[in-house]
Amino acid sequence: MINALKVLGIKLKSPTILQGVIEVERTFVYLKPDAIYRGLIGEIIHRFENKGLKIVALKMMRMTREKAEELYREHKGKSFFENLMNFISDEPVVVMILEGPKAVEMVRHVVGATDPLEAAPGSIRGDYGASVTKNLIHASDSHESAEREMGIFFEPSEIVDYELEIQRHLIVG
Ligand code: RTP
Ligand code: MG
Repeated sequence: MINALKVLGIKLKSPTILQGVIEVERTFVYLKPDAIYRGLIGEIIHRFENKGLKIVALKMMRMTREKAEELYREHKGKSFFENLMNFISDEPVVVMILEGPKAVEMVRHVVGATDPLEAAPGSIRGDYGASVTKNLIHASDSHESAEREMGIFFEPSEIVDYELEIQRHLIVG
């Protein structure tokens, strides 16, 4: 099992003890400068909370060019790379780690397609995104990316483990 995965035992109200477990994973998300400048931080975070995802790390910071290049290293050399670097470097962002069942896939679904014109209504980019560059948010696209990206922005000591009451209701079946 990869590091991003964790197994939690869920206790129901006494005397019932649920014998099963849910498997959860962690993913990295950051809100881009357009989300900050447009006052959409609360709106976006609210959507993740409504979906049952647990916030286990959260902070506001100014994105350095160095961290931006590290985050998007797979895109270095592409036509949009410099434009993307200029958009986010030295700008305010909110970085976070979300946890839940199938969190990587679930968060990408809530975020929507890269181009807001193609993103489904009801997704964050579908509802608020303005352009491919100003698409409000980034979310890890795989477990491997999530692991790597969390490490760029967070120390292990910044991740807070706690029990989210509603997660017992997220068990499938
Ligand atoms: P992200 O990494 O930010 O979550 O977005 P994504 O996976 O949906 O898209 P990706 O292909 O990884 O692209 C990273 C970001 O680069 C900008 N981009 N601009 N053709 C373009 O002008 C273009 N293509 C990509 C977007 O801001 C995209 O989110
Ligand atoms: Mg990407």
